[in-house]
Amino acid sequence: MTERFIPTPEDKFSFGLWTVGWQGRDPFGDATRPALDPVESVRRLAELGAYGVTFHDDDLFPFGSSDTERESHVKRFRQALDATGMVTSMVTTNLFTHPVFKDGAFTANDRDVRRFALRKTLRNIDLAAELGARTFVAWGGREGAESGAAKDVRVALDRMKEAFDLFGEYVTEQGYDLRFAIEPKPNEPRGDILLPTVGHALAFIDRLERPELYGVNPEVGHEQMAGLNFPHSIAQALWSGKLYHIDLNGQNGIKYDQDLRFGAGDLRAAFWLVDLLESAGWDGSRHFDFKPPRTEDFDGVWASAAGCMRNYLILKERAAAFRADPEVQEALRASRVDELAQPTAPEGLAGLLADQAAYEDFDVTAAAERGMAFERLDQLAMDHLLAAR
Ligand code: 3MF
Ligand code: MG
Ligand code: MG
Repeated sequence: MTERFIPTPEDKFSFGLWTVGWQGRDPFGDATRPALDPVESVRRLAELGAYGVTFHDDDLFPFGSSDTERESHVKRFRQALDATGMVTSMVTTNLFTHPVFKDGAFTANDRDVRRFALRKTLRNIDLAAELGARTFVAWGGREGAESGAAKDVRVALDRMKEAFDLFGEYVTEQGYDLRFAIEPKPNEPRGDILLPTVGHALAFIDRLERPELYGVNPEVGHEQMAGLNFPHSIAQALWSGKLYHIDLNGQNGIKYDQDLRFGAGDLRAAFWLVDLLESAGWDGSRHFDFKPPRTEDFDGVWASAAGCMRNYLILKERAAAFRADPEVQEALRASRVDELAQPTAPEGLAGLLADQAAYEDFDVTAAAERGMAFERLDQLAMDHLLAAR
């Protein structure tokens, strides 16, 4: 049976170098695994069936590398991509590890730090274009505060806008085919992070000079850390034409950023997410941003990475079975899900106001008594998710 869930490059699975490469350092404990050579990661992920890798500049060459060192790291990486047929599907900038970013990057109070962060990012945009990436992710992990007076949030948003507008100007001037995906997160490592949810990021993008260049990169666990419904956030991003990238992983409720493998944590949310992405015809990467737990050796790391893809494929099969089931289709009709697609007042305001049946003659009591049959529908979903049908 297992052969049904073998990933291939057509599935467009991708992984961050920092995911399988995570050494297990956390606030309470040291590394439990040695460093992993990015070339080895590319090779192993290709063997497992992934099509792409993604990275922060500092994942590929250490912070502060000379131009020559940087070039030699990029060259080895390129050779690994060429040898395996893997692509660089996304590039992002590390603006959070080095102590210089302790108060943020684009919104650090210290102007020198902000200028340095802009230059570090512009240099990395060049690398992204050089490697053929079409998506550039920006996660502002250190853009935030622990206390009220420390950050003037309205002014910080001005500086954030200034940064993104400069990047938009740069890719336009250079003629790069590159779009930006802003990654929201409510907290961690800062007490509170700016642009904490997908909704905040979408509203911010509207205020930028070239909004078409910017979308979002929502992460499963990040929205769930804020207690939000991840598939709903993705649906709104899709509705807005702004889902430019996605970070898949697992999370158990409102607590620290767990970065579990995809499918672990809130399994029902994962099911509805895959159902949504597949029925919406999402053609971007299925990108995993997870951390193989620090209990694992390298065998456990690769098992965890393989598990992310396997769980996606299992859920894809389960969701397709749910949609194809005639009883589900009948239950959807009984719940009047299709009726929501009908415009409410297509005849316009005057027609609505003139329609006695809509108000004066409307039988409120009868309508209030009609059950929605959602429980039967949801149990059918549960049966399919658990392979009980
Ligand atoms: C942190 C994250 C980040 C971003 C990454 C991509 C280190 O919770 O999710 O991973 O995804 O910086 O921009
Ligand atoms: Mg995360
Ligand atoms: Mg992420």
